[in-house]
Amino acid sequence: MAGLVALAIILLAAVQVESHERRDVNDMRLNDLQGKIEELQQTLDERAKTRDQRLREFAELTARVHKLKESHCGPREFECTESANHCIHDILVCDGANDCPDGSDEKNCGNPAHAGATFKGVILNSQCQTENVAKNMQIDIVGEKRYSDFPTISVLELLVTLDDHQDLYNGIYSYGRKALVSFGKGGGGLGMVCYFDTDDGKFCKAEFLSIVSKEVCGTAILTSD
Ligand SMILES: [Ca+2]
Repeated sequence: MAGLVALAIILLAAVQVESHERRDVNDMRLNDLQGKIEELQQTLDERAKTRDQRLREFAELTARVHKLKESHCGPREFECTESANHCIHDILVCDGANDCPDGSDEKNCGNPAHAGATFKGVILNSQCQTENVAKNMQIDIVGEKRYSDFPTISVLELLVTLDDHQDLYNGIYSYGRKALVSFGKGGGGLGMVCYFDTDDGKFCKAEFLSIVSKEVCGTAILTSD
């Protein structure tokens, strides 16, 4: 819950900064969302401080990845499918209300990284210092929770196998970015953003990033069974 609230705060802050530029964002719904976030924040304990820091770091990492990808929209925006150059904030994707003129923000709202799903692949071009020896990767989604107050993400628990080493990681699936995100351990290590570029959810394109340098240091194509 603490991580969810922290991420919500980060995303909402981005919405507020960009609101002057994007007149089409639904202010009433965002205000309502902010109220719910403030209620949730009252339940935070000391552990939230660590999680908040990690989520802030990963927000920087995903923004860095976005700069490497071509898009008509900004780093935290969703491009409406059938409306050229129409962008909405990704916090509004798959939240149950149409925000794109064509309603495309409420289509394809399944989660390919659902509980029970498994993705496998080989890490290529790895310059990552933390797990630079690992080549074979498997991700088992062992936990999934979606909060009704913040449905634009699902909170995940990941069992990650790198060669013969296994560990549990926290992660999310972002419906707005169509991406599986794995957080690094503590203040260092390796994070991953895996983009599902097709609607069938059979594979995603992963980029690994150093939490410290925030540079992409490896890639992989992860496919489901
Ligand atoms: Ca929406």
